[in-house]
Amino acid sequence: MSETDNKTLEDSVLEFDKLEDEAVHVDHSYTANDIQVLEGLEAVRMRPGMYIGSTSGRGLHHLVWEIVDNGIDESLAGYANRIDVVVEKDNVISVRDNGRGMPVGIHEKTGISAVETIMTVLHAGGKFGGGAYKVSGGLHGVGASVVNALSEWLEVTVDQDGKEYYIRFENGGKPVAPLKEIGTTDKTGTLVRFKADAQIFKETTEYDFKILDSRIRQLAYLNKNLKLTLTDERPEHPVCKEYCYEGGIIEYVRHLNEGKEVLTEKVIYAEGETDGILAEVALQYNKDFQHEIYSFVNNINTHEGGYHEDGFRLALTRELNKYAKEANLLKKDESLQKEDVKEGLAAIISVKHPDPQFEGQTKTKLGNSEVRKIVSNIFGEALRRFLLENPTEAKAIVEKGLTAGRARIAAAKAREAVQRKSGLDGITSLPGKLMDCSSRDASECEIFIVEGNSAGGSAKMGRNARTQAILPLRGKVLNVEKARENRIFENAEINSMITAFGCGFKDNIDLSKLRYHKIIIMTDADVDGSHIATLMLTFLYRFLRPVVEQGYVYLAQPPLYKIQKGKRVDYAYKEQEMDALRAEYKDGYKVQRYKGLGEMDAEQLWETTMDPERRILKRVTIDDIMEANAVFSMLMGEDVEPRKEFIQNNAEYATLDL
Ligand code: TSJ
Repeated sequence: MSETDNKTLEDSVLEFDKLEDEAVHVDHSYTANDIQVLEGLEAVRMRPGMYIGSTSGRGLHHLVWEIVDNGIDESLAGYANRIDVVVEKDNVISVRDNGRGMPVGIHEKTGISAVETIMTVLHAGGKFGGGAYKVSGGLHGVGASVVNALSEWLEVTVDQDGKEYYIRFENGGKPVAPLKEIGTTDKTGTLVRFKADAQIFKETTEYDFKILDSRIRQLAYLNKNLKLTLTDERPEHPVCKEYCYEGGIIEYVRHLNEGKEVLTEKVIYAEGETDGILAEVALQYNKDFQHEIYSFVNNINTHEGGYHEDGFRLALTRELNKYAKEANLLKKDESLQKEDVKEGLAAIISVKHPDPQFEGQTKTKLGNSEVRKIVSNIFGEALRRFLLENPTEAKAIVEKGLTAGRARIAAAKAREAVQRKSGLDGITSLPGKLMDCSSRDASECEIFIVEGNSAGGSAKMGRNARTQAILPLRGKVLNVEKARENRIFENAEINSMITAFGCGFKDNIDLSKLRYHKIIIMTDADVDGSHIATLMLTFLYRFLRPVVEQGYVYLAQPPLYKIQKGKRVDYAYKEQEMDALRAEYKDGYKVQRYKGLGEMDAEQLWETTMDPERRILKRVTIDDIMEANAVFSMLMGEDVEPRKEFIQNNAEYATLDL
C-alpha cells in the first residue's frame, strides 16, 4: 500500500475541483473537469461497512448493484437500452452497457483521465445538470470508486468515437497504468469487470444467482424496454436469463398476481410527466384479502412510502368514491375508506425524480412533497377514465371495497377484543394454554411455540422454567394470507400468540412490551412441521413484522437422528452429520430416527433442542421485505419442496449466545 500515491492523486484532483464551481450548469456538457472530490479510497477499505452496509454476502452483492446502477443511469438518460451482467468463473463480475461510454477526457492540470478519477475518487461521479434520473451515487449508490476500492482488481473498457480505451486497477483501486487507447471499435458503451477482494469480503465472495436474478428482473420491470441479461458462467452448463418488458410495471403487476384469482382481467395503468418528474402506476385487484403495494423512486424500493404513495392512495380512494356515488353504488351514508380499497390490491408506483429526497429511518421514504399532487393527478385522471370506460370492472372493484368495508366494521369489534387482551393497554390476561416463565426480564426470556400437545408436554417438563415459556398450539395455524381480518382475530391460536407476546400487532406495536426476546418456533423436522412453521412465519410477517425484522424470531432445530453405542450418544441434525457419525462409529451402534418432537422425552428434548448451551437455533431474517413477500406467496403455493428449501436456507445459523 502506498499512502503517498494516494495523497498525490487526491491532492491533485482536489486542486482541479476547486477550479470548477458547484454552480448549476444550465447547458451542461460533461467534461473531465466536472468532478467532485470528497475522500480517498483508503477510507473505504478501512471501514467498508460505512459505505456498503456490511461485508457479508449482502455487501458483496451491493458491489454489483453499484456498477449496474451506472448503466441504468445511462439508460435513464436515454443513451443505453441494454445491460449485460455476467458472473464469470471465479466470481468475477462483468457489466456492460451500450451507452455513450464513460468520459475519457484528460484533465489539463492533473493529466488524469475522467474514467480514472471517477474510479479512484470517492463521490466523483459526474454531476448532472437537470433532467437526469440518477440512481448511482444516490441512496444506495456510493459510487463506482467504492467498488474499485473493495476489489482485488477492476478493469474498465470504454468504446467511444471509434476507439477502445482501457484501464486496470489493482489492490483496492490503484491504477496499473493510465487510461490507454487499445484499439478501434464500431460500438459505444462501457464495460466494467471486477473481482471482489476476499480480504474484505471474508465471509464469502460467492454470488448468489437467485439474488442477482430477482433484482435484475425487477430492474427490467421498472425500466420498460431496457434489455437486461444475466449469465452465470460458473456451472458446467452456463445459465443465461434475458429480461425485457415492453409493458414494464404492467407486467410487474401481472407477475405479482400470478397464480391468484384476479378480479378484473385488465391492469389499470397511468403514466405521465410533470416538471421533469415521471410517474407511473399500475394496479390490478385480486380476490385475496392482503395487498401488495410497492413503490419505487429511481428504481429504489421506497419501503417506508412517502409522498408518491400518499398521492396514489388519495387518488384511489377519491376516484373510487366519486365513481361509486355517480353510479349509485353506495347506500346512504356509505363511503369507501382507504383500507377498504386496499384489499386484494396489487400495485406498483414508480417515480423517476431528478432530485429525490430520501427520508425516514432507513432512508426509503420519499420526502419531495410536490410528488403527492403529481401522482394524484396523473393516476387519478387515468383511473377515472378507466372506471368510466369499463363499468363492469368498475362495479366489481367498488363492490369489493364495500364488502371489505363491512368486514372491517365487523373486524373492528373482534380486533378490539384481541387488543384488550394483548397487554398494550395494561390489562394482561395471559392465554390459558401458556406455560409462562418466571423471569420478567424479556431479554432473557424465550417462548417456544410448539406444535402438538405431546411435544408441548415434553417441552414443559424439559424446560428451564425461569426463562423458557411454552405455548402449545393445537392443529394447523390459520393461513393469514387467505383469511379476512375478522376471522383471523377470532382464531384461538392467533389470539394466544398475540396475547402472550404482549407487544400488540400491526399498526399498534410497542416492541418495548415484547415479553420474550426469543420467539422460537419448534416444529417437527418433517414436511408438516415446515408447513406449520411457514404458516407461523407468515402470521408473524404480516402481523408482527417489526418483531421479525428486529431478529426476535427463531426456528428450533430438532435432531433427525440419535446414534448410540455403549455409553456414547450423539445427535445428528443433518443427513451429512449422520453419515459422518456412521463412519466414526463403524459398527455395533443403534440408530433412532426422530419423526417428531413427540418421540423425544423431556430430557432428550432439552438436551438436543432447548438447552441454550447445546441447541442449534436458526434466526429468521428478513433483510429484503420485497423479496420476503414474493417468497411468502410462493410458500403458500402447493409445492412442498420450495417451502422446505426456504425454511432450511432462509434462516441463518446462530449459536444462541446472541
Ligand atoms: F462507473 C462505472 F464504471 F461503474 C460504470 C459506468 C459502469 C457501467 C456498467 C457503466 C457506466 C456508464 C457511464 N455507462 N455510461 C456512462 N456514461 C457516462 O459516464 C457519461 C457519458 C457521457 C456524458 C456526457 O454528458 O456526454 C455523461 C456521462 C455521465
